[in-house]
Amino acid sequence: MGLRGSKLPEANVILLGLDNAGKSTLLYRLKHNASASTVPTIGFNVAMLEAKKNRKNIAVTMWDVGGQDKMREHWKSFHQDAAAVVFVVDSSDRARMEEARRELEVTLRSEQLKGRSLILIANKQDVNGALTTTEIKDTFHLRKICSDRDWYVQPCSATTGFGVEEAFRRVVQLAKLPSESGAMKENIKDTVHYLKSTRRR
Ligand SMILES: Nc1nc2c(ncn2[C@@H]2O[C@H](COP(=O)(O)OP(=O)(O)OP(=O)(O)O)[C@@H](O)[C@H]2O)c(=O)[nH]1
Ligand SMILES: [Mg+2]
Repeated sequence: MGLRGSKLPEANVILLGLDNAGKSTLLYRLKHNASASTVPTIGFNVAMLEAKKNRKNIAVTMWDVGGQDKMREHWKSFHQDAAAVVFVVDSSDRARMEEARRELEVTLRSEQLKGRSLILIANKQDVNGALTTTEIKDTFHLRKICSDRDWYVQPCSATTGFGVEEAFRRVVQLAKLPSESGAMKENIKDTVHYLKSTRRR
């Protein structure tokens, strides 16, 4: 995964959430700063964006995976190498909050996502009666289920653009670049071990 051919440090970010949450609308807004008319995603969409992290340019690859029931079994194929998880919630759909909470909980149990930050997008804030970020935090028991990772809840409307730039800034801020992640440290340890053993020969 990643921005092939780019020399910039890369971060893969996955956009997950129930069908109709607004993931593809958000991705289109991020890429084109415009509203889109979407169809349910079968498979995934991908967009590459540039950002600055610690005063360096980085390439952020955003993977928007379909959220329909039959698509969710494929979410785990995207866990590997994820620098952060963005979970999009339709804050106006109270009837499906429990379903969304369950899917988030299952996702966060993934070994491959251990320690990865969660940015929960409380989307559709333009709809009357949408749950507030505080209500979302409580409904999802975020303090409890995110005790071992950084997390942030961002109010947002992918259709109007409200909160979208800030959401992206948070994602970049909280994303773990490969050089910062445990996996990379393990690789380095393996390499050192290998080099030491070849010197002994
Ligand atoms: N009012 C409002 N509608 C939104 C917002 N974001 C998305 N929508 C609408 O919600 C519907 C679903 O949006 P999508 O972006 O296709 O949802 P998705 O999460 O990609 O859905 P799947 O691809 O099935 O997983 C569309 O009709 C969007 O126009 C928002 O912030 N406010
Ligand atoms: Mg979609």
